[in-house]
Amino acid sequence: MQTIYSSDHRLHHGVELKDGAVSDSFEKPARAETVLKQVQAAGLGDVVAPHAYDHASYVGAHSERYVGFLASAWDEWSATGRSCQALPLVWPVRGLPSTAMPQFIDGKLGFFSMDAGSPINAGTWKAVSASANSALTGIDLLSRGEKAAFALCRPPGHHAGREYMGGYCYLNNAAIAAQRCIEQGAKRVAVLDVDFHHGNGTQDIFYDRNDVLFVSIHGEPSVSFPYFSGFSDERGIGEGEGFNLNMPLPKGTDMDGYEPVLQHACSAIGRHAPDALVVSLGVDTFEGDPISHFRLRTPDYLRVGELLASLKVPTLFVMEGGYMVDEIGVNAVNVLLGFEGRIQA
Ligand code: SP5
Ligand code: ZN
Repeated sequence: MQTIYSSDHRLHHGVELKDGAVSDSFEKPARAETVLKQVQAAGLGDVVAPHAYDHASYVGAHSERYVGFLASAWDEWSATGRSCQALPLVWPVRGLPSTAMPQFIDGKLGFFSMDAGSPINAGTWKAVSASANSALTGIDLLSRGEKAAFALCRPPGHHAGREYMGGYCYLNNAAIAAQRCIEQGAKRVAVLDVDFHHGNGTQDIFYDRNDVLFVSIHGEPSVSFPYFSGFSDERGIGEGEGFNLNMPLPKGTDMDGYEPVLQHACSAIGRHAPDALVVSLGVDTFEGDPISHFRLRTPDYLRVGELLASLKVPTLFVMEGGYMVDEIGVNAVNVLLGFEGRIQA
């Protein structure tokens, strides 16, 4: 399968608040470079650059004012004389009365975010839009008849909701791809999220819709980020009721616990009979991941890919999380090799 990759991701390199201090984010440029190297080493297929798309391609999954905020946030921030990264510091939580969008950038940052995990620097928007464009290009490959494609997106996207960033994410690449698929005439699409963290943003975007089924397997939110979504009783609303399926699993889950749940997820996707499948491919389910708590091992990812292939649906893989930089290349590419049936004994 082809991989869509843009070196523009390097323009975004953020900081992160952890353990009471600001330090380099786990979500760093070396991640995408490692995955790209393994794509090439494994001979997965051609690596192509994303096409250009305008902002309208992101609206649908996101609101127009949110896309506008992301595109101009750095300029608004630097116009105040600051050259450090922009981070939100105040949020409209329960009990604060105003729901109006602030006029000043410091207020807008909190208004359009769920946490302080998505810093903005001078190159962030260029990297973010190239990442979304990679997913859009992947959908265009599927509509031209490819059976599968790999959008090597960075930054990731699945925590970004209709109107908010968070969890290292800005534009929701997987949701933008699924939405394009629908706009191009697909009747039904499924998004399967196998990142360790719940795909709260994708859930948010499709929660009231029955054309896009969202299925997520992730660490129990009572003890894992993002804490405030991902519970199994979140099943969709209105027309979307029954088209959102959360499958939380305990910390420490290994392949013995994971595989039957993945099979169950695949059965639900099969019943939806989608025209296309978008896989939010996070490999922070790995036993060595520095911020996550599942225990999948490198060969397990081959099996994950093999199970996804059994659905026999055109499939776009969209890179999400995975932070053990030395291992994420082989783990992500193992899913793709497993999908293609390239499993060595
Ligand atoms: C796309 C994705 O995987 N986003 C994950 C965002 C997680 N943000 C919370 C990180 C908490 C880090 N805790 C560090 C503990 C280190 N021992
Ligand atoms: Zn994750």
